[in-house]
Amino acid sequence: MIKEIKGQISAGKGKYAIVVSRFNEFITSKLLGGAIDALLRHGATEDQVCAVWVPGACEIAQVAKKLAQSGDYVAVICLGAVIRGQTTHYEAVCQQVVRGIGQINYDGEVPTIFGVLTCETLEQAAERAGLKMGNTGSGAAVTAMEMVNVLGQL
Ligand code: INI
Repeated sequence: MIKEIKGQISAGKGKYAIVVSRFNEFITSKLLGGAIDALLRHGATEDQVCAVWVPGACEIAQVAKKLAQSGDYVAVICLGAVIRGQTTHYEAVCQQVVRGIGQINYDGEVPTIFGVLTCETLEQAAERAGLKMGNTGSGAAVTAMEMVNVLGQL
């Protein structure tokens, strides 16, 4: 018989940290709203959610690492928006944030979820912050809950 493990999408009793960058706040505030809404709709109370603002996407990983290592949170949700049109160092910012968050997730015990938009245009970012492509913040929160649940079963 095949053993199959599936994670429930339920907040459980643990606390969730959200790191959100202020750069492109018009977009990132929508991602934060989506993440909080998803957590609350899946059973979290407000006391179970802590959001930490940082200046830009490059600063997310350092704070996420500290939160993940604190032992206070079952998951860390990273939210940001990197938009090519606004910078010539788009690739550098993307590389840094992808590598930084990925490293924390792979090296640590606490699921650290990548909810950072990397888009060519503001329109693409807006579409993923609550318009026709859904809300990446909400998706990241759902992923966090599922990962907490899966890891709890292993
Ligand atoms: N930070 C972002 O979050 N998004 C961007 O699109 C962006 N651009 O375009 O440059 C950006 N840059 C700032 C960067 O994340 C750091 O805050 C800054 O370099 C200071 O370390």
